[in-house]
Amino acid sequence: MTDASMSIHTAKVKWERTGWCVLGGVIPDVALAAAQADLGHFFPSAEEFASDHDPERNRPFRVRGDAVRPRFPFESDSINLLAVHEVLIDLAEEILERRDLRLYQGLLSAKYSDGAPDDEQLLHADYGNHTLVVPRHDVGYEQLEMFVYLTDVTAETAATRMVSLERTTGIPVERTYLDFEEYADLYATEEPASGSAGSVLLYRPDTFHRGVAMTAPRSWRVMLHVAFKSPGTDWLGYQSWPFSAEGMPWHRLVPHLSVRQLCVLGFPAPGDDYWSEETLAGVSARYPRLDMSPWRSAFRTGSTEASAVPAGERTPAR
Ligand SMILES: O=C(O)CCC(=O)C(=O)O
Ligand SMILES: [Fe+2]
Repeated sequence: MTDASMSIHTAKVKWERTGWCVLGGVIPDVALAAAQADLGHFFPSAEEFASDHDPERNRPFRVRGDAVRPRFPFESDSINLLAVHEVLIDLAEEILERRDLRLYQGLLSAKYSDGAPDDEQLLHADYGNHTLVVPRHDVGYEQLEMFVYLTDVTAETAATRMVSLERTTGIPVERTYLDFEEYADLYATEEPASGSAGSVLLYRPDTFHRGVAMTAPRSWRVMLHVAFKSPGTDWLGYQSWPFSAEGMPWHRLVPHLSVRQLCVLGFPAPGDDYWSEETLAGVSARYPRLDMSPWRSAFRTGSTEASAVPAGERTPAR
């Protein structure tokens, strides 16, 4: 299991050296319980799946393990709030050494045993679909992927298998999938990213890893996938939030978010040049329950929020 006492500093050192680590006890109990309570809106429970209580509902999970992957903003306030939880932003800021990060991915996945498909993935690096170019390891250019564990994750309940970056430095950059036979030696060194519910797996998009089949019967594994990056990096991404901004989940969520959380989702920070009398009035009309006072007062006084980034620093740090 995870070392729940591992400090963020130790996690960062391991993340930099090996490309991944699991940090235990990250999610506060109340936030975890609230998110878990809503999982039934999205997925059959382990027991419902195993007993085939509702074959129609189970069918997609029997055909393809990744067939159902709900995306942020979810039809669950608790899971939306978890995706932008301050503890995840704190962690991402520590690891990426920036205070102006963007959340660029939010999705839920569930995996089952008892007749679910054989989910043995090839070892792969995620940057194939997280960047248009190739990763660069300097502050301002890095990406941080997280799996937030909503169930206990063990080697038997399909903990993602990870290979240390130290072992993969010689792999050509254009090769993001590794053949089972050609790279059998690397497959032999993979380690399960085990951790109890509320733990978070942190990994870099060039860390080789793979999903595996569940071996424990009548079990499930549910994770929230989130990823962070610096602003001004248009080549990095996965999802776009404005695409979902007409829906009720977004409108319900916005008034509950802090300035910091809204900025992580791409809202212009207080003091940003975007804000004018007209845009302040328009955004207030669009989100009548959002307290716009931080944006209004920054506009009146010409100041920027503590969390906001001065205009001159919006490009990646060099
Ligand atoms: O399901 C897993 O354990 C791994 C999934 C994965 O590799 C991914 O989402 O990039
Ligand atoms: Fe992956």
